[in-house]
Amino acid sequence: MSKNILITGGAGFIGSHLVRHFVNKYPSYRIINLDKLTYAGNLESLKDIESAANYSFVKGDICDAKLIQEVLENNQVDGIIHLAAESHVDRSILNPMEFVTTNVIGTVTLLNAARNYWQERKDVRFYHVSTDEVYGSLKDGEYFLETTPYDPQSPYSASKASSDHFVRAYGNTYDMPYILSNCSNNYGPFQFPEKLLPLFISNILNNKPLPVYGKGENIRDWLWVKDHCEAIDLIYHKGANGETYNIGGRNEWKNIDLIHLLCDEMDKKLGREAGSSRGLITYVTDRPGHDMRYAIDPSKLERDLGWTPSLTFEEGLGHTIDWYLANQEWIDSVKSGSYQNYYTQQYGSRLEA
Ligand code: NAD
Ligand code: TDX
Repeated sequence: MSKNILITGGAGFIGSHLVRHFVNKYPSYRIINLDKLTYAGNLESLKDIESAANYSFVKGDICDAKLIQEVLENNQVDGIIHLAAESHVDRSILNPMEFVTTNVIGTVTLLNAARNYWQERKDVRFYHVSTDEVYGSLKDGEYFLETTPYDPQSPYSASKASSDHFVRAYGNTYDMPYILSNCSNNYGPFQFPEKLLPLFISNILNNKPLPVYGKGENIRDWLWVKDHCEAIDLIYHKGANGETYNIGGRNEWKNIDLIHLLCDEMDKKLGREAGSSRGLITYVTDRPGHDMRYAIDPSKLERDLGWTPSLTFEEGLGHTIDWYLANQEWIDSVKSGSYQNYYTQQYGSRLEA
């Protein structure tokens, strides 16, 4: 199995946890992290492992074919775990082309480079880390299976669906060894504070409104980010070529119920009067095309590879809140770039709706 692994998007939320996981668990591997360091990529998230002997960082764009080719050759890469992407649904509504460029063209550029470098080799692996959003929205009682037809509804999920299709197309057409996983909503430390949980934690701390889209009745299936990384590790090492695995912790929450739980936990941890954070909840105009419900059936991953989540949602949420409370300078640091302007400029009107 591969020992020189290129992880793309390793300075992002999930990528930073995955890089740390591989660097610490596999000292004999060489882990190369390639990341463009967009607003969502932060080397601050990797401080603890930046000098590890088996780790190196390359600042670069997955759309840069020449650079990717050099990185593959110089490091004799024999495995790629591809996470680099534009990942925020609201941004994809405002600027779909950025998502096509990185998520579709970037993925195909990476596939091309891997094909050129690996040629006919079969002792290699291209792993695409994808999302359950490619399957669209569920009715009550339904679950996403690996066989669920694709039905993406947002520019983000359409771009991820397209990249999934290209990975399978390269595998089928050129016989390149590949594998995919589609995971539900992740939560935990180092998530950029535009996603629901870190945004709301940060707003509660600063007594700012909590913008709940629509009626707050949409349902998401939440997974502790380190459990996602354990699953990726298992799938990378033990999954069968050409297979897809759905990853999720059987943990559905209606947005408003989750927000109430978060508010109550934050009140306790901050020593505030019970109910005070709930007072910040502000219903705002719904996200256009907002998918109603996601829910993963992870039976294949559980049955074939023996994966199970390591902690309950209440435990994970507690760890997450504690981490953001102890690392407020991380939030300030990642928000200090182009993000702040972009956010206020683009989202101001929705927040005021
Ligand atoms: P993120 O936005 O936190 O990180 C993305 C990373 O990719 C950043 O470090 C960014 O700098 C980098 N990047 C962006 N464009 C690039 C480019 N052109 N070239 C090189 N690097 C680039 O995203 P995340 O939440 O960590 O998600 C990682 C992957 O997992 C994505 O592919 C996403 O679709 C998928 N995923 C995310 C979730 C979730 O809940 N966050 C769930 C399922 C799947
Ligand atoms: O301010 C908000 N108010 C609100 O009500 C935000 C940011 C979100 N929401 C709602 C929208 C969703 O129903 O909360 C839910 C979660 O929203 P996000 O954190 O934006 O996540 P989501 O759109 O579900 O997508 C996430 O999970 C799947 C990731 O961003 C994707 O990258 C991943 O593929």
